[in-house]
Amino acid sequence: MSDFNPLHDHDDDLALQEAKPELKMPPLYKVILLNDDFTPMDFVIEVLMAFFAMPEDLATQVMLQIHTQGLGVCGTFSKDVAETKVVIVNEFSREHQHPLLCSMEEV
Ligand code: TYC
Repeated sequence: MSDFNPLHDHDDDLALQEAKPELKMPPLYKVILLNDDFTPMDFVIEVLMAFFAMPEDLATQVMLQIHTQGLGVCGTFSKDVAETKVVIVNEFSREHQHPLLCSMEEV
């Protein structure tokens, strides 16, 4: 066994630069609902409650904001979760013959 002792400096003063961790936060995505002239207001409120866990009063506010401003943010999620929300909301709207459009954009 050699006389290796981890408490002693064994690098002979060689300066080693610490590797900089190249870690970035993964991007987040806003899930958006778009206004249209045909989807009933109650259906949009139902979507916001069912798929975005909003209480009825908040869902009503967000629906009215979309109705007056043209679009609104339902929430911010990882890419996978946002993609899944967009697919299931658009499928749900088509199943009910409404043109409501859900999409996503990077934050
Ligand atoms: N503009 C629709 C109406 O007057 C309501 C609506 C709100 C539709 C929000 C879509 O994302 C939407 N019935």
